[in-house]
Amino acid sequence: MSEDSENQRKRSWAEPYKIKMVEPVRMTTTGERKTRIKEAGFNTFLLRSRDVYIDLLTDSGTSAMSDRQWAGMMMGDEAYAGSENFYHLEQTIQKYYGYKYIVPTHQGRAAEHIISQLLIKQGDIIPGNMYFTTTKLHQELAGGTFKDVIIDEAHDPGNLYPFKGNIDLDRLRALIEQYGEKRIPYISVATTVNMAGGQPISLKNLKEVRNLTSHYGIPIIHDMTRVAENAYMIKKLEDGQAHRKVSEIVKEICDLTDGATMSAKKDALVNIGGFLAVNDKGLFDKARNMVVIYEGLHTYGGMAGRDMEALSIGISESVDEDHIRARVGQVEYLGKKLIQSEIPIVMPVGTHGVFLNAKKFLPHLTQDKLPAQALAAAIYVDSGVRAMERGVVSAGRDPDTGQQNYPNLELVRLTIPRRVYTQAHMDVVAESIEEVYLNRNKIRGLKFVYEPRYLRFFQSRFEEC
Ligand code: PM9
Repeated sequence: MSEDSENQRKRSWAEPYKIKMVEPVRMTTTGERKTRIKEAGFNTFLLRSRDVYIDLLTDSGTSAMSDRQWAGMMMGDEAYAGSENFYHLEQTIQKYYGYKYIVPTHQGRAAEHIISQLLIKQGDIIPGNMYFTTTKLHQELAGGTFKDVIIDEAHDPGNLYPFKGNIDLDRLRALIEQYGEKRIPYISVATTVNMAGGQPISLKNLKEVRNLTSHYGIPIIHDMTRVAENAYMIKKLEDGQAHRKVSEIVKEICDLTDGATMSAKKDALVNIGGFLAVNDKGLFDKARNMVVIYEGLHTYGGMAGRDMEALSIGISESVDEDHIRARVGQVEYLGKKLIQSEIPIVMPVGTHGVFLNAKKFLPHLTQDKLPAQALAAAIYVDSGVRAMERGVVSAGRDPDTGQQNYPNLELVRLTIPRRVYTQAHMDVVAESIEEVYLNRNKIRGLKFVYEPRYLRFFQSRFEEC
């Protein structure tokens, strides 16, 4: 071990940036928060951000951009066609991710829409490593059915397996044999797996999935929303990967897949943006044609030139070793604090947030009483910390039967925006969760009073029961 790394082991680490601009946050009273959460129908998505103290709703579009990204914003070429920033973005994606052809979109779900409409036929089956809300909905709207082929460990919040994003190869093979490869347009592989608690897939497993799918001629479409975080976990935990750069691992992950959808609002450090990337020229031509119907011209999709420039710079910053270590390190810091206080969380701690196990936190509430939704509301009332539900409300209904889906994981996500909060904020969050845990028996269940048809977690309203 070198002298430097020996020192690193003994010393505290700090965020690898200085703060150049600040945005004041507002503390409210408990009385105010009780009123606000009632007005919001006990749905943290319906709160106004001015009433939130520490906002851990999502890591999506909430990152702080760097001074370099802001400087890039000034270089926006807002030409309708052929913007310089598009060509820079195209080169950056080719360099860091290796995909050949790029279609910019305004965010991830727009890319999901295009790929689903182009590849999925009525009655198709799309296997994947756990569902994601928008991804699955677009697959269903295109006539497909999502099938979960993630390993069983992913559904068990207490299981310590380090790569809970892995695909169960036997299950995948059985599915292909059952339906036949003609009915499987692609396998959907996410890095990391959001709904499992931000869990990574290993390089070894991805290579095995690649071998299996190549045998059947089935493409892999990669949800690369948090690929740098996944690559960092591979570097940290997978045998023989510690010496590699995160950027090399990112590139290798992408090389093992045929195309990708990206919500650039997460890993890539921008407030808006996304893209579809593919290696097949025929598919690219169709996607490029389709983007002009729903998003905008193929050299901007749904983004301004300045947004594309900020994204190019954000991609290069996302694989910086100091950045990614501190980003995942901050999530780990909060996770460790909660573990020390014996708060039930999803283990191991994920990369983009700490996920509370609401079933264990609130054992007096059965799942039909929406414990995760109720817990997120209670945390807000305690401290103004905004979290979000990732359980039965997010899981929605079976599109064929209309029956409520009851996922094994009933979670509240404390999602950490990138480069926004300090470790002191994390301390405040941990104290609030500890307080809510002490008073957990007082938390009441919730019932729906309004339920929209699509992605209901965003807009549903509830009352106490
Ligand atoms: N994720 C999140 O908070 C945004 C709101 S919840 C729908 O975690 C993955 C893995 C995501 C994701 C968004 C999208 C969609 C695709 N895949 O939000 O449309 O985590 O940019 O991306 C959210 P967009």
